[in-house]
Amino acid sequence: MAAESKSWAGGLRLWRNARLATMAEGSAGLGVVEHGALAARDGRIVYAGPESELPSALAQGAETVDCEGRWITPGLIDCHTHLVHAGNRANEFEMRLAGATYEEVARAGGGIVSSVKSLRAASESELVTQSLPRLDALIAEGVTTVEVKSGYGLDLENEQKSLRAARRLGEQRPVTIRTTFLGAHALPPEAKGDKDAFIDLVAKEILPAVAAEGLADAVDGFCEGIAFSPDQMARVFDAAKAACLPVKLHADQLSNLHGAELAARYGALSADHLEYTDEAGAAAMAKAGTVATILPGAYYFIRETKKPPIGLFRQHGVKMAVATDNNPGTSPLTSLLLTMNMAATLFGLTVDECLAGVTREAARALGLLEETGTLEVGKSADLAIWNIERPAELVYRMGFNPLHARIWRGQ
Ligand code: DI6
Ligand code: FE
Repeated sequence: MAAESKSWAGGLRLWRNARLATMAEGSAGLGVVEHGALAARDGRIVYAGPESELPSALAQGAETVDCEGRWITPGLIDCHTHLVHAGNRANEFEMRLAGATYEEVARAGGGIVSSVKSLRAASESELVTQSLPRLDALIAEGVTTVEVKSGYGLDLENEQKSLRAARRLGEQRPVTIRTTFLGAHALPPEAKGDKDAFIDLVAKEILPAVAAEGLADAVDGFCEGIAFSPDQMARVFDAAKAACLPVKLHADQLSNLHGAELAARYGALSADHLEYTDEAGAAAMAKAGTVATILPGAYYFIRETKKPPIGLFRQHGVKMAVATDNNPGTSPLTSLLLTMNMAATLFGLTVDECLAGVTREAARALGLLEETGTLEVGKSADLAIWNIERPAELVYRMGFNPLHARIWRGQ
């Protein structure tokens, strides 16, 4: 009896005297509950609502935390990163600041290919070791789920190594890792300029092998003049479909190749970047339920001037996620809080849109909305508890971290 009640109590945790931003779909704004409480049993939310309506069965015997009026939001979700990479490209940044063009940087051995070289030279363990500080920076700001792409390996062995390293990150830290296969990211040197042959290799050999090993939760690609065409990407997406993997796309970042429409045509979870997307693209995404993932870090870092069409997304009812795009070339950013500030300042997202973008909509962009992203009964108890007076502070500050505590799966 004692043992039984102990295990029951051990599995039941209660956070009381809190203000909740539940982010629940359909609730007004942030789904705020003043004087709220949240209970979790065995890592799942069993109550989130007014403390006055908390069932007494949940109040008794629970391990209780008095939040002293602090705010609780869903744990934050970074739904687009290239977090697993080796080395960095600060040297290219310096060259560009000194006036070098991208072409000169590339001729000096820079660009994505230089990250490919570094990654291929690193062991799986070295990749984990180099990536952990970046993951820890995200976690320190209340992040509980992170998407991690491959795409700096560009052959079977090194794509597998990247994805295995990503999975290992999730074993070494209390965080959910979702992996994405980004084989069609850039052309490796050994492809000698033959994009079609490389796409064949990705679609017919690398992707099926990665999928068979269960290394990827989704498939992504870079659809751009400097990368791959919509037709080439469609071949990769067909292979993804055959492997029963959902797709997403780096679309319309530097030009409008109608990547947003391609993504929508394949029922993509998300289309990402989207600076050059037009109204037809926004309409197609709305119809397909494809999330627009906004990446202000890359926009800022490459000093892009064309902004994504936020007004069109709103008008057509496209859901918007916000993510860091952490990568060594165009967004060496490991703060989702700063990313929200950029989304607001650079693109004019509202506080509500920013917060939804790193919680509910980021979960949707990963196909995880049933599991996390809002404070609702049945979901994983992934929480961030903040020392703030109002949620706008999470978007307003730059370079300040008000996290009080972070809970992943109830712990
Ligand atoms: N778009 C980007 O901004 C990054 N990849 C992509 O598809 C760039 C990655 C890099 O330069 O290393
Ligand atoms: Fe990216």
